[in-house]
Amino acid sequence: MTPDDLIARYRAAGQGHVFAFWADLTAAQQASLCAQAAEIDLAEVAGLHRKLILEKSAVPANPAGLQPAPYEPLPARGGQAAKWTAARAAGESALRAGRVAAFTVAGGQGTRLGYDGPKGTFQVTPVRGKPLFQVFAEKILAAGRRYGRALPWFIMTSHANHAATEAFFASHHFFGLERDQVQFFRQGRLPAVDLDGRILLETKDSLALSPDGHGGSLRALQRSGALDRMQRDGVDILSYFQVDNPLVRCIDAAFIGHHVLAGSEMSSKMVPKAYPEEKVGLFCLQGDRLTVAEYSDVPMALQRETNPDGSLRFSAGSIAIHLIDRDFARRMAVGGADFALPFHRADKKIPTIDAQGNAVKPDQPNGMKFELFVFDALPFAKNPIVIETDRADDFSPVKNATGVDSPQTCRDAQLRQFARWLRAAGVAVAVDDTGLPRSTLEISPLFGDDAETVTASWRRLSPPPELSDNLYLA
Ligand code: UD2
Repeated sequence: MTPDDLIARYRAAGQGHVFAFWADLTAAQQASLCAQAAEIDLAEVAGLHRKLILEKSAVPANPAGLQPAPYEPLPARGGQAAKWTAARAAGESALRAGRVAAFTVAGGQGTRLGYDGPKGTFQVTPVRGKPLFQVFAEKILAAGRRYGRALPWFIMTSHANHAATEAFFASHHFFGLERDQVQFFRQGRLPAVDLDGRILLETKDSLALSPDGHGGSLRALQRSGALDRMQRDGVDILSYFQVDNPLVRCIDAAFIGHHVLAGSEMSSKMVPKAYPEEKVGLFCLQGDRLTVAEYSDVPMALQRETNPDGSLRFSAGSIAIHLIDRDFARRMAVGGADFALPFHRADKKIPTIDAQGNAVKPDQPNGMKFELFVFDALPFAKNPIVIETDRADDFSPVKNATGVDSPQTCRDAQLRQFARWLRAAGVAVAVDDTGLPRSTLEISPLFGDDAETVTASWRRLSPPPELSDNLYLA
């Protein structure tokens, strides 16, 4: 499209001010503004304005109509052991058939952690200080060896961290994975708008753009050709996880098997909420549809309701681990009226420029940003299921610099897990009454990534190593 066509299109949509400083710009600045402007779906922006500003329609629709969602409990908590055994066998056979790809959403900015760099490069393990990306890479490599099929790994980045993420993998030789096993792609961006729905400029030659949320991953999978590649290679299950959680069992045979046996298009893991105020999404039923309601959208009184036995009525916390069917991802990506993720609106102070082109740093929210959430796809999925998982074996994210969900709590959760696995192998690791080992240790996923595989590897060691401080098993 020529610049003239683009400008005409913006004018017709009532967004002509985007080009207000066109005559002041150099040719390079004009080209860069055009490239950004061409990225935007103006009809979508107009729709957002209509829905979220004029009609004020919000998600979720009606918190009062929410019911707790059913889930498959772990065998240790009342689930059927035979069902879990069958699920694991089905999952292993899907993995041996090469049907599974790993998928990490890594487009977030890590602002709360105060870390400057792609979050996946943050060092988390207790002895070696491995970055998050390396922990996932080794788990994926281990699964590939176990099931005899290398797993593709898709990583969604943002415009801000794409180049740094790729360079990081290249400089670490892809942590032992084949180069073409890993595919990076950028998520999309959406423009911030003012309260009248006008697109905000950040400078004379750039729009105020921000990432479109982890829900943008479904469109990005389609746009990048990742879904086509999966189809070509016979891969139909995406194992979705967040970049901030090194404990995640990112390739989990039992989870995969439950998904396959249920004919589910999108499956999820839950943990019982630790306390009513815990900041995780809640699996709920709205009518007969499975949804995740964000904690901030559910009245606290509802979150505190208990069952007769004292347990929380709404206990199923979402830890953002899903399995997504390839064709379902495509259906959601292509969208259309019947398969559209809702946009979430956040009012923000957005640095912009005034009519003269001078920088403005607002001290009150002057506009809004929009985001898509991946779990909003759940109500559109056929046969979606939720299974329980053990928090200690699947979830300890690094989100804040200190306090809850910090590098310290995550390090301790890893240490407890390593100690548990070694103790299950019969090794006398001394621990305190919270299960924290008295000395620092680390187990590479290539040595083992659960009690069973750690036990098998430990038994092969002869003689077994001393339990010295900083023991590293690889
Ligand atoms: C998310 C969930 C919360 C709970 C928690 C578990 C939402 C709104 N809430 O909270 O319910 O499950 O995770 O840890 O999701 N990301 C992108 N692109 C974006 C935005 C985020 O790739 O535009 C990635 C980000 O890199 C990270 C993940 O999505 O891997 C989660 O993002 P977050 O830190 O914003 O989510 P959080 O902690 O608010």
